[in-house]
Amino acid sequence: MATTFRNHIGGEWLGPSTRRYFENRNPADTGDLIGRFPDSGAVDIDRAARAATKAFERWRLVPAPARGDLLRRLGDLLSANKEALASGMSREMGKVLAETRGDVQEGIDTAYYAASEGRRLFGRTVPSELRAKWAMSWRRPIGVAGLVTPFNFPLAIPTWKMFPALVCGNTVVLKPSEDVPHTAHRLVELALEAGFPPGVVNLVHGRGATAGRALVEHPGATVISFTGSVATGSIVGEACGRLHKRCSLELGGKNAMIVLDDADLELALEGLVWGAFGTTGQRCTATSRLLLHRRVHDRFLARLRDRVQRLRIGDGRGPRTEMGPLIHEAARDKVERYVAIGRAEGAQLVTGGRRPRGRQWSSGWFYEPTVFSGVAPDSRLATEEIFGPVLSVIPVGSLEEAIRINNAVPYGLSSSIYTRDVRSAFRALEALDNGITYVNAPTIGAEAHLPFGGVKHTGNGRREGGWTVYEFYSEVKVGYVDYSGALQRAQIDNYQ
Ligand code: UN1
Repeated sequence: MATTFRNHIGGEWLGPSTRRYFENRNPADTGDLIGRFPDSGAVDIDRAARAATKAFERWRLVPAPARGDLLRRLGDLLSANKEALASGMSREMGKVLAETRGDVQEGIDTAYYAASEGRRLFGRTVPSELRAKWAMSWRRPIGVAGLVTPFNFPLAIPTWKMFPALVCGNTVVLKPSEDVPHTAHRLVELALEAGFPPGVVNLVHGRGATAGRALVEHPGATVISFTGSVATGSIVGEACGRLHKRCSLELGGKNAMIVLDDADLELALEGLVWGAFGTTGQRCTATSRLLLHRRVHDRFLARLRDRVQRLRIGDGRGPRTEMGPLIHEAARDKVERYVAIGRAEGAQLVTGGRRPRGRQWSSGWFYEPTVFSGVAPDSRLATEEIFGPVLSVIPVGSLEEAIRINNAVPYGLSSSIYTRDVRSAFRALEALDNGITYVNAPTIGAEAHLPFGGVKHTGNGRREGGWTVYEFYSEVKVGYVDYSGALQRAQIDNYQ
């Protein structure tokens, strides 16, 4: 009998008002049922938003360093439970253990960063233009943060949003992806163990179109952070605009790696395989285009094919597995659709392009790592986000051509260049239209203490992580104190 899980609202574990549940299954073995989770509706979201609003009255008064102390404790608990969390996450989401350990570590890093931020949250004191008058600014919390998170980083992404929101003094309603509810459940259990008061951290499971939508539209959730597809991001952004909510959108990518003819090709190959096929290509930072210099094209492609054909596919918990399954059937269907589109567009299939054959793969959503060459830069294969293990190789004749092709897609999350020439490296850093550019490293691997996000359709100009996210989760308040004892009129009395 699988466990039935509940929502966490106002300090209580509650079943959904709908009385409906959905099943959570292991994508590497769909016979493995992890649990049943609430298929919640607007009533549950309303309860959670009200509980969070009530808890906000007190939580906002807790000194920020004390809020930070709870986050440090939560970081310690994540650390103590790292191995169990990682293995549960591999079972639930499919990616390999090395990656799920990294996912937990990103949460730990974020917890410790947020804990120390509780002792900064800097405001500014600046000179007033008038005598005997002080002018200063400081940060205030906003209210209830509604967080809607995706499946690919089941722990890291919820923590990126939740921890900065909490240390700034907001309370939280988390609606995690329905594909990874168990990791979110564990995160909230550990937050309670760390000592967060009732109502400060609320968890409502459910689907995007019902629970997610209700949270985004709830008037009590005054700040919304969403990571997911561009299509859903437009709906979220539109609703937030209409309702005057502060909103952060982290959306898709079509990230390119440029390999120039002077690159260390061994290094580039290792980086490419990790960037394109890590997380089975299900990262918004995944390398999905290779802009390969013609002078090294054929040599590099041959090595790439050999390396990719040796990638070991399997259950993410297997000690030798290098690539797990896709998250669900619809994700694999989408990959298959794009492989068909690629063939129809005339791209050449180098390797992959089918499901692996064999009994060990028959009960999961596996797909072979796939490489297409001779891909037209403006084809659908090369410009639309697939979110799976499909790499498009595009030949280029120069760095300038690579920059043009990189910049010609509607996305702008990350990019990468492999070169030994410092001039090419800096030219790329300057000219590539992305939020993040890596030199001699793949398009993935962002660190928790730097701003994360992209340009164009990848987002709405906000950044997660680093120091910038604390600005998103707080309002700037300005105070003037005049101790001159006289009416002093700014802009007037001092400029007569
Ligand atoms: C994502 O791709 O959805 O940079 C997030 C990375 C990770 C975060 C990625 N630290 O790949």
